[in-house]
Amino acid sequence: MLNIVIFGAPGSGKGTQSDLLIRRYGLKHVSTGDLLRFEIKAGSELGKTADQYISKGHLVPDEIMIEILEDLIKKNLDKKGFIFDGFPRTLSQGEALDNKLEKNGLNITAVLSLDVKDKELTNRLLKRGQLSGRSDDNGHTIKSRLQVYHQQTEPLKEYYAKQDKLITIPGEGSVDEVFKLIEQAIDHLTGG
Ligand code: B4P
Repeated sequence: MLNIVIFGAPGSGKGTQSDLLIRRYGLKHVSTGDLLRFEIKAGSELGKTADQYISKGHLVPDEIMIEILEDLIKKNLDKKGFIFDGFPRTLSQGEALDNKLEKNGLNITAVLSLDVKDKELTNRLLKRGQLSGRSDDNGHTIKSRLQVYHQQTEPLKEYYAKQDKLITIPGEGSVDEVFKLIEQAIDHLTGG
């Protein structure tokens, strides 16, 4: 199985590149952000809880996210592989992901880290906010999301570098240019 983590700050292009990756490699897309937004729209208990964190630019608690992940892995073991988009976002989520995969005889193949500067991230998210109406794409919340990223999520880079799985992808080119770099990295890994 080809199991890829697509990693990066909010607005770095994780969701955008995941959509292209699924089409190219036929992997199961696990987007915790999409899943939470679906629950918010549906007005479920999980959605109500998640909205309290997301609208402030905070992370949803690890216990909730890890339970969701476990369920998603179990239901999709017949797939060609996973693309984890937006998960893990903390060290404890990273450890949980390794454990859950290991239990099923799997592991992460590589972590593709999209490298984009804060200024560009802010511009992209403000632009998306004008169209999407997402409660977290406004100036104040974006600032908080970037802080949370640097404090809680970025340390995962070292976690994966130590496992020799971190591949840094320059993420400031066009969507197609970034995807080409990702394709090259994956084809190099798979010998394709
Ligand atoms: P996510 O849905 O993961 O959202 P995101 O970080 O904003 O990135 P996204 O993938 O949507 O955007 P992309 O970079 O593709 O999370 C939302 C919230 O849910 C989190 O803040 C958190 O509260 C919660 N959450 C989710 N997972 C969690 C977890 N595991 N634990 C705890 N909480 C969790 O694109 C951004 C914009 O840039 C788009 O408009 C796109 O068109 C544009 N863009 C992309 N690539 C570009 C390029 N190359 N050039 C120009 N523009 C580009």
